[in-house]
Amino acid sequence: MELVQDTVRQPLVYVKGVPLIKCFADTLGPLQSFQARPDDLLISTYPKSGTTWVSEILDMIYQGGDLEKCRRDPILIRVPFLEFSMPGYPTGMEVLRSTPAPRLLKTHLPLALLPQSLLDQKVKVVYVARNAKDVAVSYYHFYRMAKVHPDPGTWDSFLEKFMAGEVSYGSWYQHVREWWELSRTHPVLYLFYEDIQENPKREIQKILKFVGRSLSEETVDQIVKHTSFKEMKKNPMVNYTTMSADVMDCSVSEFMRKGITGDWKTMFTVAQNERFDPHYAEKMAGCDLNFSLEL
Ligand code: PPS
Repeated sequence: MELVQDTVRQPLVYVKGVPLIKCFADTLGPLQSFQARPDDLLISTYPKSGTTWVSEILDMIYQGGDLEKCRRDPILIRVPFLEFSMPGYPTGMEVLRSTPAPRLLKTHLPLALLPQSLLDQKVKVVYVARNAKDVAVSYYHFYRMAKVHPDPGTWDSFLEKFMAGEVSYGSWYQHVREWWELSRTHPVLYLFYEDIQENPKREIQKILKFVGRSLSEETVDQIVKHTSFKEMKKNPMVNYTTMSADVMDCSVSEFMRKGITGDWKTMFTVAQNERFDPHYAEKMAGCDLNFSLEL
């Protein structure tokens, strides 16, 4: 219990200029010696962008659509989260020791903190990006329920911190831009949360092609169904209800909260929107990434 107390609502720790929750920052030293395998597949995202969704899709693909096999463990065990560390749970590095190849890996790290071996081994990356406004809203609610984060304060003050990159993992703008840049020189499949929502079957087909696998149309349809928000919300292997309420309190806000595009409209005031839009335009200037803000 004492250990849990040590991680609750602690200030962020800066590593190479990137703010991180304390327990994750502590893993970065050992993580630098991580040895990637060429057949690893890395799922990379800025937080709250559809990581769990794409992790479940990929595990289903790797298990040939076998639902029972995908129920073998919570997603944190099936898809080791590289920088994960929390009292009472195995770290990402510990989980990796018993993960058979070919491995699916998860990270939210910006490139400055990514273990070099992943780049050297040319590990394939599925990157998922989500529009900044919905990410900010989702992240605010996640800060409220996941007590390993500092107190989020009011929505207004959280939004200011998000815009300034003073939230765990730093700047959304830099993250989506630098992984986009990386896709020019490294095997990155760059996906958008909104596209998966619009046409999950099409996006799953893209993933299949990228990972060099094929499945019957019937199995793909089954994956679409099993990874719908409705199904994932009630699945304890992905909805994080298996975590202790000391670290993730689903009674404050569920992990599978709304799962929609455009929820930002219920949170942003007119004044916040008017402040956000020019700031966004400035931060994304010269970048050809386009996000859907509604479907
Ligand atoms: S984390 O903590 O960074 O790994 O979170 P992450 O999984 O990236 O993002 C959580 C948000 O994704 C939504 N989600 C989904 N939306 C649509 N369909 C499916 N199947 C799905 N699974 C997860 C989840 O509800 C969070 O978004 P919000 O807006 O908070 O509901």
